[in-house]
Amino acid sequence: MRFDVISLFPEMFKAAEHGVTGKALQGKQASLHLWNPRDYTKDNHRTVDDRPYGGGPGMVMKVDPLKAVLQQARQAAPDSRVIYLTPQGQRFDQKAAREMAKRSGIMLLAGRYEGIDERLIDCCVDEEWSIGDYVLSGGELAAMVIMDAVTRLLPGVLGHAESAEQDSYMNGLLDFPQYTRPDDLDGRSVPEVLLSGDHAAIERWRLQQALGRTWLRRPDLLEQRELSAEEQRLLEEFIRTHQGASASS
Ligand code: 6GU
Repeated sequence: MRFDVISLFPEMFKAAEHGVTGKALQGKQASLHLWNPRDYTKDNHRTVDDRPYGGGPGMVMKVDPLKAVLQQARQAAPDSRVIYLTPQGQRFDQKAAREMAKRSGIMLLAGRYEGIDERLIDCCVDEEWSIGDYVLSGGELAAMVIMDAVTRLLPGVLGHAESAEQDSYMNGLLDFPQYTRPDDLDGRSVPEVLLSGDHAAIERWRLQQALGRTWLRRPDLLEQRELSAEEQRLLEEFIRTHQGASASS
């Protein structure tokens, strides 16, 4: 997977050298190519921003350096669609990550200031994506979020043990709780079933916990997901136990 990133702050992407993305970049499952619009300015001050027509606070990214950098980047990655990171974009989620992971590459355009000239979006941007309903100071962190979510889905990036199929959201549910040693933590024990060695019972318990937590914390996710008869039974049992527990406390 080829990532091309257009950003005024390419140094921020050193963060991608760590962890799973770092391993993929070293292991050649992914490559990262950074493009700085400032390198495509022609004036002595290397100006990358300009005042908005109509007035108001803030600045807008200048068109010419962006057009020039995009032209070069597109020549280097002709098959990659240009993705502009903006709170006005479509909401990025696990389904979008899975779709992007099938592509040969993506070009991520990170805006700064109040954004980029709308005509540049019209002519040169293929897709607009947002990572959530809050405002970031620039698209760089959003670009890295997308790179991380996509990279971990690429074949050979995660080992079998950490396989992405087991992740929260891959099955439309939140994760079940995890425990490790010691089995007694200041008087708090580990759920007994996890120490039982009964793998079928452990699987059932984990599925029930995942269903129950999703019901408690993200009922919107449950509404989007069909439940099997077994899942329905496990969730009903969870709800009964939960209601019993909260009534007695
Ligand atoms: Cl993609 N960009 C910015 N600046 N803020 C955001 C965002 C993107 N997604 C959520 N907030």
